Amino acid sequence: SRVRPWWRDAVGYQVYLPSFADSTGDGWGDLAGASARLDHLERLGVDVVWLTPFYRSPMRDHGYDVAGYRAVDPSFGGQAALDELLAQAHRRGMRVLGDLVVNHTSDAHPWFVAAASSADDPHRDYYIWRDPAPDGGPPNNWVSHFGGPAWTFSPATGQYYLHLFRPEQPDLNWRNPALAAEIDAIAEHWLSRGLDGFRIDTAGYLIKDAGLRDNPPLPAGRILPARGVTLDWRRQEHLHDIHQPGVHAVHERWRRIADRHDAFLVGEVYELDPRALARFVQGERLHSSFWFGLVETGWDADRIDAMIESAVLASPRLSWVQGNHDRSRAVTRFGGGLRGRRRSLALHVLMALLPGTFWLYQGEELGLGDGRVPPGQGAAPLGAAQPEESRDAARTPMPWRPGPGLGFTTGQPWLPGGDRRDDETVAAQRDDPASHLNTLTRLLAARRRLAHALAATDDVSRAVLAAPVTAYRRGALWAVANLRDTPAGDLRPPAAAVFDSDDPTVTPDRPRTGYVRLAPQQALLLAGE
Ligand code: TEU
Repeated sequence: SRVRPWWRDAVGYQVYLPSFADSTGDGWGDLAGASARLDHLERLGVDVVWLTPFYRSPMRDHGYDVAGYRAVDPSFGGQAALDELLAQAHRRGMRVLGDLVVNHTSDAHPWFVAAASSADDPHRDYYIWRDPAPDGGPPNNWVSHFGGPAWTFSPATGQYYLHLFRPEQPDLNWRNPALAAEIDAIAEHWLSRGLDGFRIDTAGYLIKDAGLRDNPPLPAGRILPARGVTLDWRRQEHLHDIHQPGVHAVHERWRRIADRHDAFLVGEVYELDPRALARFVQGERLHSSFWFGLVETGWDADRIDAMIESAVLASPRLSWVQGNHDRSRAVTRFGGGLRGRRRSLALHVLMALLPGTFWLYQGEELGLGDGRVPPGQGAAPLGAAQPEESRDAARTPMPWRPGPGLGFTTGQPWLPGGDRRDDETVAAQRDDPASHLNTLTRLLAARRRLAHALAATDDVSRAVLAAPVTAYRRGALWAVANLRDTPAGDLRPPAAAVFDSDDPTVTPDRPRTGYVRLAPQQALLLAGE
């Protein structure tokens, strides 16, 4: 029988490097800072850490603008700091993913500098160049995520180049086999140097329509419901610029490379319809892909309940996630305060049972909402074309302990601390058995104890235990959550509770049987024989 790959049912954790831990006092997170915090991740029960980009970069998009793929940026500590982090993580049995940012490079990448210098340059075709439209304007109507046309004119050669993000992030030409081979070699390089896989940035974007046809505008008045992108972007149907069928062949090639290294590929695919998303992970394509349904939504219990069910039905290989460095934090979107935290945790309990990987964004284990960034103190000008799209609130420093610098830095943090209360810090929560941190740690510990039962089957079905409670069964296990704001009961559990979000005394060693009434947002894991 085939061995179940390590990443099935893994618990992942996103480290947003600039804001996780600073070891030098310059106010900017780094790899040595992250190494020094691996204890926290190990105690929490993390199997695999995703590091946001650490490559050489001018940091116009905080690392998502790569100027040297084989170098570690000095501001993160250089190659030696990465080697040390990998060694320490592996010693603890944790794996580490890099972030493969290859839809675009930085305009400071030597490939682009050369390509822009002359139309005959050998690297010219690594990027996407077109003559101006007859009126001198951009070659088509595509728009950038950050506002304005997706094309910038380059006077040296009289042509426009394509950039779906900032002008400093020119898109690579994935129809050029030489470019594809170059990126394959970069992936090989890092997997040989000890990375255990990649989170793939904008995984669905790589291939563009061969004819670069205009996107159809949405009917007047209609805009796409997406968050985190400018109005310009939301006014078009993205028929020709993203999610072209040709992209799967790229993923299939990477999959072969990854499988030779026992490595894991999880895609960032912004396709909210789970059935469409499932196409990215079917067959020998990506191992998994984030499903952003829970990242894009505010709170509506009935809707979230139905959305989760559709994702469960679509594929057992999706990656469950509530937040990341691009979006408002889940606790805030779910209403904030204690209720927002309880809602987020109730979803974590369901995520703990459902097939697929379970992901946390740094700070979610503390129940953090968005950090407060006073006007004028943010990381502008990035994304500043439309200020409501600022991503700062999700990126304020990780609060390790009370006090200035929050244990994140001994200096001035690059973003304000976010106005955290003392009881939001790791240090304070560690001492409180009922804290968000300890509750989530218990959840993941219970899940780890149930690993055999999880591995036994990916078949999940909804269980009707007591309407309107949300419940799923996976083999001998159940997850039960009251997503509503009213108590639910009386519930006769079909098996013993081994985790109870509201009772720290319930563990796999001290299970509880009998009737329960579920308080609003209370959630349980149950395990039978
Ligand atoms: O985000 C890609 C993405 O698809 C956008 O929808 C994202 O929401 C956008 O950045 C607006 O917030 C990835 C990274 O996660 C993001 O941080 C980078 O800025 C982007 O790619 C470009 O590399």
